[in-house]
Amino acid sequence: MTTILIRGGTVVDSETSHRADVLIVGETIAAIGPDLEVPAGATIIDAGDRLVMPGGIDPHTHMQLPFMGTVAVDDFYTGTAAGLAGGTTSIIDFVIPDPQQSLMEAFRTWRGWAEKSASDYAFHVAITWWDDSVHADMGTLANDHGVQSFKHFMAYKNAIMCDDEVLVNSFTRCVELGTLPTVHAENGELVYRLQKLLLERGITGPSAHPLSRPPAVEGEAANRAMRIAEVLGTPLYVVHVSAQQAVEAISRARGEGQRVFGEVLPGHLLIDDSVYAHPDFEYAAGHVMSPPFRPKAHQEALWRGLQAGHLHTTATDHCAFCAPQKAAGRDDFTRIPNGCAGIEDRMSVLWHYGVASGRLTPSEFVKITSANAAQIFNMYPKKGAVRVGADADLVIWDPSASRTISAKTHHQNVDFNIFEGRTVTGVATHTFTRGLLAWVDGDLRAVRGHGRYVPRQTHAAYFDAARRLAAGGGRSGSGA
Ligand code: URQ
Ligand code: ZN
Ligand code: ZN
Repeated sequence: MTTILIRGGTVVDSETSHRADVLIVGETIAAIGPDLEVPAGATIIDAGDRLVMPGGIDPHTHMQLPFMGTVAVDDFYTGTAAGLAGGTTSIIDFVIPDPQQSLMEAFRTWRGWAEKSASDYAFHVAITWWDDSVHADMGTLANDHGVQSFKHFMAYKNAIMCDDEVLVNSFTRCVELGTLPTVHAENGELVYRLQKLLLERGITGPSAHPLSRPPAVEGEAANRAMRIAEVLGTPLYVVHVSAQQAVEAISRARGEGQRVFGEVLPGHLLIDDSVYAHPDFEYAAGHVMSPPFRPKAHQEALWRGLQAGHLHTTATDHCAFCAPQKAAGRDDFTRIPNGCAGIEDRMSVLWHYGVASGRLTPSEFVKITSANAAQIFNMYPKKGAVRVGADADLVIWDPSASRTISAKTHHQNVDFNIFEGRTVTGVATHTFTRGLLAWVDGDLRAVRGHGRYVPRQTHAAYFDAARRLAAGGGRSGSGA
């Protein structure tokens, strides 16, 4: 069993930062404190004036997703390996059954794909259709397979889109199970109508993409999902919030005491919709994802949402497609596979534009890149904490080092990078995944198959207590 002593660093977690050594024994953090004794045979890593933080958790990825007639090019090994190069040590990916496909069959398929992962992984399971078997399988997944969250795409009509009936059925089931519903909040009917209108007018290039899904399309769906959640008495998690309207809806709901969580992507914090007007098709199409990058004014609302605690996690929605795949939509923007990469750059981008800019403290950085996702998705403190007994998922972070992001040098298996050319400060020098040192000063030593599935408990106990309280005429207002 390996023993590693990380010496002389400053430990930063979601609550504090303090100078301390960290002792790793095998896969677990064994001791934290100043001037720890060096066990015989231990490997010593001098952290110097760098930080020691919980490894990043990316709660939104799509490795090797079959989508829009093709397959995302990062698989569970290459995608998690690239994440380790950037300081991310766990992902939560998505099982997305085809409509009418058994949830259990899809879950087994994705579990098989994920066995090659280089770091740990969990799954949200998407509800893309409804009948009694879906109701039953949700229970099996929640109670026997550690699935604590279920995803609902309100977009992608004629594919994986949920209508209100499915949302209401599934959210009701989530309350019964004590599981967390999450939503991709765009009104898919409106998107479909606008796509048809644009194509009928001969507007077929990538510049049509944002026109087919304006901010109001997201604001409506986010608000609708929150109202359904409120009436049914379930918490709600809104993925990739990109529009001011959605941030405002979340902060209003939270202000009224509703338990709503929001996720934001670094891309939506920094990149605006001018990218779609670029004359080069590959450049514009390379930025096609949903929700689209917005007019610049939305970015300030997103940053404020993060700083105010109305947005809780950052993710990448890593769903990478190469230029030849994006070219499927050269004559029809609705056929451009939606998705961008990001897992390798999320942490550095957020440190540079968040902490180095003074918007966020280092502890807030840990919250939005790791601890909050661990708590919301019930992996804390096994993940998301520098704590004795926690998994040794750690990153040694050099806050003063910088690097220039490029598809030419990144480890992601894709020929495009939405952060191309940006020089960012804040770099992972060492990344440990359950005690395995997988990234050292630019040397990627990821091990295929090292990653393990992370089962997550439901919140049934909390919900039962809430239900008892409600039944006993306790708290007023919406309750389970
Ligand atoms: O919608 C998603 O989250 C998946 C299909 C990735 N693609 C995207 O454009 N966001
Ligand atoms: Zn989505
Ligand atoms: Zn996604």
